[in-house]
Amino acid sequence: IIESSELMTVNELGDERGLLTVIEEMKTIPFEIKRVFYIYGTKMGVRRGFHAHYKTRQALICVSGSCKVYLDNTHRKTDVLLDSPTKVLILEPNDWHEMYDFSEDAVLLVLSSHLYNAEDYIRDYDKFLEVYGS
Ligand code: T46
Repeated sequence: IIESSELMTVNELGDERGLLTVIEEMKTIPFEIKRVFYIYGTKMGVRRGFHAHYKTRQALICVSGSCKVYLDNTHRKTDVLLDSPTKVLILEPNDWHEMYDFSEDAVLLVLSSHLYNAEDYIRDYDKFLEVYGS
């Protein structure tokens, strides 16, 4: 089964003090959050990621600055711009992803459905096609 990544826009709660955005597991995003990490201080021109997963689902939010995400689920290749803290990109395990074009101030927040496990990564593109291609 090929699941599709999804780009959602979440609500911005604002008042005279500023802005606040909420993300809740099983509500805003379709999985329970086991792990949180963030990518920042990315050097200019750097491209990272280059993998898919076996089980892990993730939500990517660029909470500061901007970056782009290249996605390939063997059926569709797309580029997504994350340039607002209200944009949430849901990545399914079968989404090969590469993050690039990070602005200097970019902080990419990642919410993950699983704890870190190096075995859950598919880092070889041919292996990715073997597992998810049809
Ligand atoms: C993903 C994209 C969006 C850990 O020890 N624990 C962790 O939870 C993570 C995420 C990483 N690491 C170690 C593994 C590497 O030695 O941190 C180092 C950098 O990780 P990696 O090269 O996998 O980083 P990215 O930016 O290529 O990918 C990361 C996530 O690993 C990955 O799951 O989907 O961000």
